[in-house]
Amino acid sequence: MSTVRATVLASAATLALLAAWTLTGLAGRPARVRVSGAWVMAPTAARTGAYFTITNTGDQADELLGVSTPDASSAMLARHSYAAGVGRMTMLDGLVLPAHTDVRMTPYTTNVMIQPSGLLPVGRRVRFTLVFRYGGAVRVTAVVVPPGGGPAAP
Ligand SMILES: [Cu+2]
Repeated sequence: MSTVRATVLASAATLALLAAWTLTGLAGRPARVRVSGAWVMAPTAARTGAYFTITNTGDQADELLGVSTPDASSAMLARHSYAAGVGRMTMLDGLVLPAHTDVRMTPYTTNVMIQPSGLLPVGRRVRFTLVFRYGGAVRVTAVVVPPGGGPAAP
């Protein structure tokens, strides 16, 4: 008798734990993005690149939908590719961020092309807002580095 009662109590406790587990979202953590390593290449032309490392620690994919900055007249997601010494730039509508993945932008892969509205000397800080489909808006400050001063090609 006491054994049966203990089992019933244990089941109730298990159900309560399961409910709490589901309610707190541990059953599958939603996309959660973190932005780090933000830098801007000091401009040598009308447009230059901004680079971010985006970490999705969630259990589902997210997507970077757009980037804005008060320090540039435009900011567009782009993919740069090189073949036989010829560079090509393609504009992107979004950048998918798989679950549990770091996406590191570089001059040789995906980046954000900006058209600065004023001078961007080395050391200047540039404010950005990155908007994610699930992660919402994330603000980050990037620092301007000398041309060629960013991370090396992969
Ligand atoms: Cu470009």
